[in-house]
Amino acid sequence: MFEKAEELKKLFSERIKELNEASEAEKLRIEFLGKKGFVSGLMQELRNVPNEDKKEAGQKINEIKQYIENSLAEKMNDLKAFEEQRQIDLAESYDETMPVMTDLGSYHPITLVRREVENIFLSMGFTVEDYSEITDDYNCFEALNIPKFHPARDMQDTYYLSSNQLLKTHTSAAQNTILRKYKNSLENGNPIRAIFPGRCFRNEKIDPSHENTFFQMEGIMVDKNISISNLIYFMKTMLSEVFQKDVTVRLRPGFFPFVEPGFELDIQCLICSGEGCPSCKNSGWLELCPCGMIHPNVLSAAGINSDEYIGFAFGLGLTRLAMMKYGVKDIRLFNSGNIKSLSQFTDKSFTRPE
Ligand code: FA5
Repeated sequence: MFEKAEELKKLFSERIKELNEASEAEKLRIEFLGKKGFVSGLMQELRNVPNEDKKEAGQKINEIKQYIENSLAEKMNDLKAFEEQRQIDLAESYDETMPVMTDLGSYHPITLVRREVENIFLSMGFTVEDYSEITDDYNCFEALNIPKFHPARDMQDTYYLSSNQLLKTHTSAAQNTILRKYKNSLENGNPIRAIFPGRCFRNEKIDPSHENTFFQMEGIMVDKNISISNLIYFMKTMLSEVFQKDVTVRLRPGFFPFVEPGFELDIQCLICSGEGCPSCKNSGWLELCPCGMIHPNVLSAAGINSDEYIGFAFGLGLTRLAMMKYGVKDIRLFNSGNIKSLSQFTDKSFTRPE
């Protein structure tokens, strides 16, 4: 028993020397002092020690127990002091004058196309607005002339969260907030011109042109004499600047409760030049940017006099625009995190116009 106790002490002394992480100390403590640990094993052996030696054997075990506890406490203090010193050294060695390694990484293609469209609209006097990804039923539907139980709610399969909140299904969810933000400027004779890009979420089956998480960019303009020709002018300018070449688009009637009249603006598929391919579901066309004249009820919901003011709105499919611009055949690539594909987009030089 006495020999075993000495061996145990020796074993512990070796093991504690190897210890260099605080998290390992607890494991070592359990191994030696835990219910099923070495010291417990030694205690059980007390039974076999002759009565006259029991007292001394008990003292020996207590002495070892004490030795282990003290050594562990001491080691923990050393490790703590070492870590504190390491943090101080690290802070002192941090050199804020070191040049940043700007060559690492590249922008995501959606960021590239988003900034490009933002710059086009900024140069035409629009502001860029930010809006939360989490919203509520009022902003996503009711303020857009889609009352509860309206069949148009089925057009978008919504992810509902607890406490009456939801993930926005379209950037139109920000229309009410932005209209309210700028409505006073209308009275001072300044039109509302705003774009608001954002991520949208829909519980949809995904395929080469449909994602359940994708980007849109909403645009609105409100003033006294806005017409459909203004809308068409802005759409044409944006597309010709993004593509820097003629692209074929078509405008057809489209139904959205928040615009009247409403249109679907489709782009001829640039992957197959309109021949038909999986990216456009063999139709030769891709729905890109529905739009229309803002419904009077939407203006009224934002406190804007719809007899006096009129406006247009569009909801550009930004992820689809990136597909067409960069010839990406499958929309799922954008969220795939595939570094090999994404790192091909090397442009790093986006700036805002003054
Ligand atoms: C809307 O979301 C309307 N809020 C757009 C709008 C705004 C209409 C303002 C009128 C006035 P829609 O569900 O069609 O409409 O989506 C608009 C665009 O987003 C589509 O044309 C498409 O380019 C893109 N889009 C829609 N669903 C997906 C999806 N699952 N994956 C990728 N892009 C999508």
